[in-house]
Parts: sequence; C-alpha cells; structure tokens
Amino acid sequence: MLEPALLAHGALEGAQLPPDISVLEIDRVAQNVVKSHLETCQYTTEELKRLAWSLYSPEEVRALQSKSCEAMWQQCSLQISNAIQYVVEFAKRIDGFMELCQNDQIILLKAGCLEVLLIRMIRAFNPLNNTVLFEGKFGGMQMFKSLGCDDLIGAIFELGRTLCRLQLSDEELALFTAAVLLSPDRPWLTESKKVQKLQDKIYVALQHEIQKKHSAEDKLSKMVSKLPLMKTICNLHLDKLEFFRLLHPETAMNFPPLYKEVFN
Ligand code: MHQ
Repeated sequence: MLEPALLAHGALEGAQLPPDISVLEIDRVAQNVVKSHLETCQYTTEELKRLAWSLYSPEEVRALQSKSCEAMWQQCSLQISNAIQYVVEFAKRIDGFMELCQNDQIILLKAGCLEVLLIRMIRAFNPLNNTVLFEGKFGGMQMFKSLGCDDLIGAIFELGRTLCRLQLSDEELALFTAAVLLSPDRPWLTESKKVQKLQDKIYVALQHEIQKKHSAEDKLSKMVSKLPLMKTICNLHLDKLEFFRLLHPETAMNFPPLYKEVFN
C-alpha cells in the first residue's frame, strides 16, 4: 500500500530530493516531528530503562491470568485509550496536520493510531526477555492469557521482536510514526493529495535521518516491510473486539470513550 507511492516519489531511491523540496524544509520537518514525538511519547527513555527492571512476579502473572476475560479487556482498553491520547497529541503537533479538514484528521487518527501504538511499543518492549510494559511493570505474553486472544497477542509480540531488531532511534521512530499517521491511502480521505505531500516530506526526512548511519534504502524498506503485519494485527484486533462485544455487550459499552470512538 505504501510502497508504490514511496517508489513513485523517489523516497527510496538514493539521495536526490524531489525538486520542490529544499534541504532546509526537510530539516524543519524533521525537527518538528522529532520534537512532537519527544513531547508526547508518554515515557522518557530513561524512565523506560529504569522500569525494565521491574518485572511482574510469577504470582502477579498468575493473578492477571485468573482475572475474568471482561476485567482484562477493560484493563487493556483503558491502557490503550491512555496511550491513544498521546498519539492524538502527537498528531496535533505535526506541522500541517491541524490544517487538514477535521474530517480527514479524524480519518487519519482512527485508521493510524493503533499502528502508531504498535511502533511506539518497541520503546516499551524488551526483546531480551520478550516482555512489554503493562500497567507499570514488564511481563510476557502469558499475562494476557485471560483475554482469550492468543493469536493477536502472539502477533503483537512477534512484531515487537522484529521491529526491535531494526534498532530504531527516537528520531527514526518519530518520523516513521508520523509517516504512518499521514498515509494518503486511507479510505474516505477528502484531501489525500495534501496528506500525500506531507507524507512525502516526512519520508524524505526519514531517509535523510537514516543515512546518517546506515544505507537508507535498506533500513527504510525493512521498516516499510513491517506495515502489512501491522495491518493484519489491526484487523485481528477489530475482529476480536467485535466478537467480545457480542459476548459481553455491557462490558464493551463501558470501555473508555476514546477507545470506543477509535475502534467503534
Ligand atoms: C505506549 C504505551 C503503551 C500502553 C499500553 C487489544 C487487547 C484486548 C489487548 C500498552 C492488547 C494487549 C498495551 C496495553 C497488549 C498487547 C496491550 C495492552 C506504547 C505502547 C504500549 C506499551 C501498549 C502496548 C500494547 C499493550 C501491552 O506509549
């Protein structure tokens, strides 16, 4: 989905900039996006480094596992909803986003925010022991057993592991999440050309950032190649939510408003 546009606009092809974008403008875009990310990333790198040592004990994991499916869904939707608030704030701080019509802002957020969360997850994911941050401590996938979504959780952890292998810096993470958010191919966008232009600049800035250390074509195409798995996870999540709603409509009604609004 993203590849054809990327290739067509030359973002993956060497160092040359599209003729209408200057180096100064690309630097400005990068600075704005990185600043926005750092201001809205929920946990600083230092905080996360400290937290990585606090693991759930086996008893605590067992306690989470013996919760009801409803209680665990409620807890997860609350955590996700909190994290979404930061993604919304991130979007609002990206130059150009607030200049899009409100309809398109909502479409981009609804379609992109879980993907952004999944990319942001690598900051709170420890590939050494396969654990993720959940309510202040790190734990493995077993802690989500009571959700009854082993396939979804397995896919999320697999994505965490493969994205961690790319060793993205905060700058790369910031630009990658901004590019995912500003995807011009989301259904029902009214000004997708405007979105395309914003995304093009962000991808050029990302390529520029990667080139400081690596071969950009290589790393950028590896990053872009994880997008299909993210799409699969988003669809799986929607399926699970729909099924849960059928089984427990009262619980689903009480999910956090933001979670309901994004995934309704
Ligand atoms: C963010 C911080 C953050 C917050 C919440 C959908 C469902 C029923 C279950 C974290 C998914 C379970 C999420 C809470 C699980 C995979 C979810 C529940 C980065 C992302 C992160 C760490 C979320 C990652 C995914 C978690 C653990 O800044």
